[in-house]
Amino acid sequence: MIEGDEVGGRRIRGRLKLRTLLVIATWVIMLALAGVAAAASRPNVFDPTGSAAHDIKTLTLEVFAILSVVLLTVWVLLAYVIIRGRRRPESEATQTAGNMRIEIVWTIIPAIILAVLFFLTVRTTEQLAFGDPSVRFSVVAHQWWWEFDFGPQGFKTANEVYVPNDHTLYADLTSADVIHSFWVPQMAGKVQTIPGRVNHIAFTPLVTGTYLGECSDFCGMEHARMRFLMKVVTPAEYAAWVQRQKQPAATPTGAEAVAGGDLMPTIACGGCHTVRGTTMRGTFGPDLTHFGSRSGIGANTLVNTPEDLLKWLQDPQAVKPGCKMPQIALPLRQQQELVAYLEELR
Ligand code: HEC
Ligand SMILES: [Cu+2]
Repeated sequence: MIEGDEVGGRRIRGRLKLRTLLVIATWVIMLALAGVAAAASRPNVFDPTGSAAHDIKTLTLEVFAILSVVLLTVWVLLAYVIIRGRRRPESEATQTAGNMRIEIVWTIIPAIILAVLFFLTVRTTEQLAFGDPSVRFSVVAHQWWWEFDFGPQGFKTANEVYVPNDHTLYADLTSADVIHSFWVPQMAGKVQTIPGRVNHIAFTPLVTGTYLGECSDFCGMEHARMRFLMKVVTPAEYAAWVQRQKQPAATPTGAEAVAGGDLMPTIACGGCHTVRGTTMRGTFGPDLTHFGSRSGIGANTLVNTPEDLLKWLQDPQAVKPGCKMPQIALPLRQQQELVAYLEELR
């Protein structure tokens, strides 16, 4: 009998050790993976260039630091208890029933910790409150592209927006169809765009550069190809951009472009697209008045080059399956003329 127990005990102890090792290994692997994922993600929320993202990162690190101390303390106490209170051959553990002092301590300490976390969170929420904006525009999310509406200045653009550095911007966010979510990871948190409702976001870009924005709520099959560029520029460059965008479409000059400009209003395009200064006034698709000045095609699915634009016009469904622009069959000659025209719309 006694023999058997001991053998069993040894076997259990062996298994326990293996299990402990597995648990520790899992922790280490998970932490390493989380670290790699955080460092490798592009755009990286830990590399903020906007006021809101900066404040949120600060809060994240503060909370992480406090909770790490809690976790380490618990681990140390746990290790102490496990070692101190391990089974010994001929001793029985002390039996305790209720201890007022300990109970008060372990109520007060967590209360203090939660109060600190609460204070830090409220402070950050306060910082995120909307100040006086110097730039204001509306964002309308569509399946699967972004519209930027500068109503008071009288223009709309798509999939690319310029904003001045060091100036607070304020955007009204809504959707034309389903729920999307507006997110420029390096600038601010996510805000949902909801049909029939206007949400808001405000932040101050702190570093010039081009930042990737995306939709962060699954919104249908081309959800992942619904990206926009936020170009943070100097206030002077911003003013120049606004000035250019306010102009109606350029008059084409090259022979091919002139032919494309004559052709486009006579086929289906104008039913869905606006080119300000022409008869094309559709609003279902992106405004193309200054399409030639933009970096991407199809919500930045392709880079805006004549070759890729030809590919897009020949078959948008091949480039972005399911997107709301149909394939329109045209002779190659006419497709090339449209490309020449659209690229001149700077
Ligand atoms: C039925 C409506 C419809 C018609 C007709 C249509 N388009 Fe589109 N077009 C769209 C939609 C919607 C998009 C956005 C697709 C996306 O990115 O998901 C788009 C995108 C584009 C883009 C890319 C814009 C950008 O900023 O990414 C170009 C260029 C374009 N269309 C040109 C044309 C031309 C030229 C024609 C005529 C031959 C045409 N479209 C006909 C709906 C239409
Ligand atoms: Cu979306």
